Amino acid sequence: MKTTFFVDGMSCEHCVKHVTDALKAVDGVKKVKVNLKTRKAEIDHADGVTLDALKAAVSGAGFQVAA
Ligand SMILES: [Cu+2]
Repeated sequence: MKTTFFVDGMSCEHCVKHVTDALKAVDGVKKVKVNLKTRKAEIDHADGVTLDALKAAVSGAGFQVAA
């Protein structure tokens, strides 16, 4: 399964790494691609992973999923 959303609050590659690592730490997440310029996060994950879990990981790292 693939989920894509936009992340607000990233200003540099460190932010990208924080968000990437937080998403990778979610159980069932296989692959994460976060782009600083477009703010786009692409997550490849198992069927059981919910959008809420992904959003919680992002906010837990100190960033927001764009509405
Ligand atoms: Cu940063």
